[in-house]
Amino acid sequence: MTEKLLQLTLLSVSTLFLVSCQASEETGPPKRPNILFIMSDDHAYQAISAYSDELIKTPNIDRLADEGMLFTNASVTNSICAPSRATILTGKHTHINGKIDNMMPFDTTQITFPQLFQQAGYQTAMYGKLHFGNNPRGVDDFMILPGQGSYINPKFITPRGDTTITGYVTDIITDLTINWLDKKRDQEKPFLMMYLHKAPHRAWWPSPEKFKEFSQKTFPEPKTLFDDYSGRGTAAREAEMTIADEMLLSYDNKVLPEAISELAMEDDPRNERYFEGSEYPRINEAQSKLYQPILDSIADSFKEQWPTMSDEEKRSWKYQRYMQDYLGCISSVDDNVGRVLDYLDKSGLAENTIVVYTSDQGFYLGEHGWFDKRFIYDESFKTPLLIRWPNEIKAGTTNDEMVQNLDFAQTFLEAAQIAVPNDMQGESLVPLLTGNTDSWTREAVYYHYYEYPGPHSVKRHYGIVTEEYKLAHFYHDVDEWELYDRQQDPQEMNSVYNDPAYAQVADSLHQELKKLREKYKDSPELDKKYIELYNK
Ligand code: SGN
Ligand code: CA
Repeated sequence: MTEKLLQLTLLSVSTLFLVSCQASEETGPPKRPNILFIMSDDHAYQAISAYSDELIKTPNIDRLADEGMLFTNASVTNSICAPSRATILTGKHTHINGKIDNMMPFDTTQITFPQLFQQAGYQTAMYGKLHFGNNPRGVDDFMILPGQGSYINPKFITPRGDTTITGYVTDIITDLTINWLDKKRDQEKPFLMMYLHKAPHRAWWPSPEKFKEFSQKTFPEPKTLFDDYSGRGTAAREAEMTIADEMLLSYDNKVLPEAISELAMEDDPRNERYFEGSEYPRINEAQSKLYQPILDSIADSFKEQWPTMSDEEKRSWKYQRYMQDYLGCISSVDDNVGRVLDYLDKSGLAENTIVVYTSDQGFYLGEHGWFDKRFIYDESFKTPLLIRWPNEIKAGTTNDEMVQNLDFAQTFLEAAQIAVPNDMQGESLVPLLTGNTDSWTREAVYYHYYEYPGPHSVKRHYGIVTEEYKLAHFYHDVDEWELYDRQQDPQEMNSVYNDPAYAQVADSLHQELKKLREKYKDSPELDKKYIELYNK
């Protein structure tokens, strides 16, 4: 059967399904569930108290774990923004959907799961950050940020043209979402809502209130903040994402450039972005009254402490400023998730709505001395995943299976009783959610990162991750393998690839990796093709 014909067949199957479901909706249950998909951008699981409360309390996001399921081993297939979104929307690995990095265009003739929801009679909408290069397909209404978007007084792209809204982005995206749920949707139909935060993406601008509150706090340092990368390969050593050297004092840490010049320090030329294209010039007069006193006090503390600090103390100082802003952003996300959950409760929608909270990938919060993502190492490979589905998921459950963003499309389609196109590459999580775990047999997941040469200089690599081990191949301008024993060395400080004690493990992982690459239709030829395309 040709692919087109197959798609048509699947669509007619889903239409039949729709007709029967609608009929049953009229005569009573079972009703198709609503889906509220909440995704933030760069939200590390380390900054959700359901996972660990060392850094921050997130009582609202935690509600989803208390009333639903917390996944402790959820991961992405390619730890970078637009590719993660493409995988979520298509249910396919990067090398199949073609969106290998943030720059490569997405082939819009591909089916994305919201289109299938729309065809099956769902009301669909998307508000917030898509960062995908294209407008969304299959949504009845959308308001998305252009590209990375802005934290302060953000501009939105809408089907009715562009518009700028005064205020703080996380609050605004939430207002838009609640407004659609409350006033704009057709109450007779089930809905799919994609509620997508920009926060806590770099350069981590909190709202004025959170800026004030969090700039007073001190956070514990991760054990690996001073990693010297001696236990690992070239890729870790050459990546440009260290707090020490790559995090910029004024652009990232919000030290006013005047304070830097007062110390007669050479300002990093990259800091020019602080003014051009950054949040600072977006702040209006009323907002400036709130931001300026905090910016001044950061500048004062910088001028007082910086000149006498050792390199280690400087790194610690930057880490604290980073966490104050990053976690200030998270705190707003949590408050706003709370507003939406409260709305679901008040409106009576909560009972028949699946609520998902996730991020487009994880993030380094100082682990290995880093910020940013991209690597197969845990902090960026793993992503938060919490799902609440009343009457289906047993409240307060934890699930340790290796699930991925690749699985979301199939999960949502199955939950909504919509036929799943058979070229999707994930697996529905519905059996895990409903406790029918016998059919779940996955023991390893596949990962492939491409954006090199590029921002932060993380080399291309692919790999296999099992519960016990992680084997990765870094290629392109290197040819290096790394192997981590996830149980003995959870912080991934020492690759044991060349340790004779692990020779057998490495051997069997090589074979499993080869099988996984075959299963998902990845290959050395495709690696080469994507390097050539990238160079064009
Ligand atoms: C920007 C950031 C990078 C970040 C990429 C990708 N630099 O380029 O730090 O890795 O986005 O992020 S910034 O100076 O513009 O903030 S992603 O989430 O879109 O993939
Ligand atoms: Ca991201």
